[in-house]
Parts: sequence; C-alpha cells; structure tokens
Amino acid sequence: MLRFLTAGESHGKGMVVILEGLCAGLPVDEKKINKELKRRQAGFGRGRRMLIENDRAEIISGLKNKRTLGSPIAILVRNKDAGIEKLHQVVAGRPGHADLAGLLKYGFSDIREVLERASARSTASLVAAGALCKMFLGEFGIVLGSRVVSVGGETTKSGIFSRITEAIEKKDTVGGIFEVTADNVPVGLGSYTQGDRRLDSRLAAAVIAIPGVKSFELGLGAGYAAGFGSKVHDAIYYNRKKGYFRLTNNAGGIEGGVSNGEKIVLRACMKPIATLMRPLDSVHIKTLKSAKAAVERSDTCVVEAAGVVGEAAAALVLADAFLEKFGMDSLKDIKSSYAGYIKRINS
Ligand code: EPS
Repeated sequence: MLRFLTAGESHGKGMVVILEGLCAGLPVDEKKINKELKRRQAGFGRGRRMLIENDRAEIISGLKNKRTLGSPIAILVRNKDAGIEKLHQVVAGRPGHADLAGLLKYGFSDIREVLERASARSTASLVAAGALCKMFLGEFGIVLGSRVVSVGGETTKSGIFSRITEAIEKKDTVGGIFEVTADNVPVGLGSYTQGDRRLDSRLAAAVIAIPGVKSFELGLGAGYAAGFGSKVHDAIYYNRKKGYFRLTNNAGGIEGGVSNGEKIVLRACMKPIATLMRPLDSVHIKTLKSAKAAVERSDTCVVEAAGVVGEAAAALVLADAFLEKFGMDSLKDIKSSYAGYIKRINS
C-alpha cells in the first residue's frame, strides 16, 4: 500500500524521501515534521554534526492547500555540511561499519564512497516520511512514542548519563536499548495468513533496517524463553464496558502476526557507534599493512535518537497495515470504513 524510497549522501546536497500511497485529504502540518526532525537530532551524546545541521523538511510534491493529493509526496532535507567533493579519502575500514564490505562489494578505491550513503544521516529521510504517517495515524487516535531503556547496561537516568559521560571522557562510544510504543492500535492490523503479511515480521524488518540496530523484540521478547506458558501468555477477559481485555501485555500488542488491540511495545538494541576516536586495528586498503581504523567526526551515543527513528519506522509499517485494512484512496472513505469496522467489533 505504502512505499517509500530514500536517497542522499551524508555530505551531499541533502536527504530525500518519496512516500507513495498515502491517502488524499490528509491535513499536513509541516511544523510537526520539523519537530520530529529536531527530536532526531537531539539526545545526550550526539556529535558536532548536529550543531551544524538544523534539519527542516521542504515538501516538493504531493500537497495542495496543506492537504495530501494521494500522489507521491517528495521531501527534501538539505545538508548544511555539503562538501562531499572536497572530503578526504578514507583508507582503513572501521570495524562494525559498512566500510570494508562496501568497498569490496562495489569495487571502490576510497571508503568515502561507501560511508557517505551508509551513514545514519539517511535516517533524517525516514523520520520525515514517518512524521507524515504519524499524522495519518493520529487521525484515528493512534499515538507513537519512544524511550531509552538502557545505555551500556545502565537503566536509571543518572546511570545512563554517567555511562555516556564516561564514553565521552574515554573517547569511546556506547550503545543501548530503546523502546517504541503505539497506543490505540485497533485489533486486526496485519495477518497470520502469510509470513510477509504478519505485523510483527513487518515491524521487525523495518526496525532492523535502521543503521546500527542489532536486535528486535516484541513485548516480552527473549523473556518468553525463560517462563512456562501458563505464566507468559496474556489471559483474556470480557466485560460489557471494556469488551475483550487483558491484564498483562507480554505479547506486546500482537498475537499471530495480528494486532490484538493492546498497546504495541517493541524494543531494539542499538550498537555502540562504530567510529572510535581511539580506533581499533584495521588494514590500509592500498598498502595492505596494519593501520588504525579511520577516525571521522561522529557521535558518542545515539540511543535516544534511534528511538525517534524507531517510531518513524513503526509508523510507516502501521500506516501501511492500516491502509491495507481500511482502504487507501481518500481519508474520508477510510474514516467511514474504520467507523463501520469499530462498530462491528464493539457489537
Ligand atoms: C548523522 C550524521 C553523521 C554522523 C552520524 C549520524 O554526520 P557526520 O558523519 O558528518 O559527523 O553524525 O552518522 C553515523 C553515526 C554513521 O555511522 O554514519 C545524522 O544526521 O544522524
């Protein structure tokens, strides 16, 4: 239903996204997109690049009078630091980055040609597209949010802060876990009928596609491995006021690949950024002699920003599944289809 493509190099003219398949008639508030872009740039541990950039969305197509036309929506986020042609060569791959594999795969002689596109700057495009999806989902009361669960194994605010400070002082980097939630998702998005239709497989693919994400969990996640079935599954209850309900949500809002009406809760691990100011051993790609990995300006910790990107990834999947269930052409039609469905569910 919903497709998107991103383009752009980290120090090229800008980051681009085309989102196709969003219905006509959706009111679009550009300020909300910029707010999301700003959230992505924030967080303790972000690098100096974020002091240079002030990401703003320029909507190139797909709108008239601040409403979607149902045609592809193109958004440009310009880079202020756009000197790609003048940047120095990179000759020793950073362990953990796409550098070496990308160099060998595409037959380049400069790692710069890999890292410009492999950069997590591409997530600005994703967040811009996700912001539109959040606006669409908001029409139906669906609200997404995120939080940092842990950084470097620390789970308290002060512990997280000191772990990042420690990494800054040691010229190291640190990763962590972020959580994304979606409230008010109706029962019935996604399907158990085919693997690629499952809402959980679609969310997993979207979240794992975020640069640096190494694991994905839904609800209790790996915790399911430790408990008996009688202790981990969410018992079902019913009363006239609430309809069906649960007292627990270990499933994270999805059963059998279908949303079950509970809050969607997913978690993902963001690895420590691969660019180290005290670099690991690597190999010089011209001499093949031992060398220290390239040192580039980078971030110390991006777990908070990754949560914002995770929200965007989840919003794209949920909007897609929503359009699939309720129609995709006009917001008005989707609203009546949704109202009819909710009426049937409630009866
Ligand atoms: C990023 C921009 C990049 C990095 C970071 C994310 O800017 P620069 O490379 O000019 O410092 O700060 O990218 C990476 C962590 C990475 O591994 O590529 C951004 O806009 O989020």
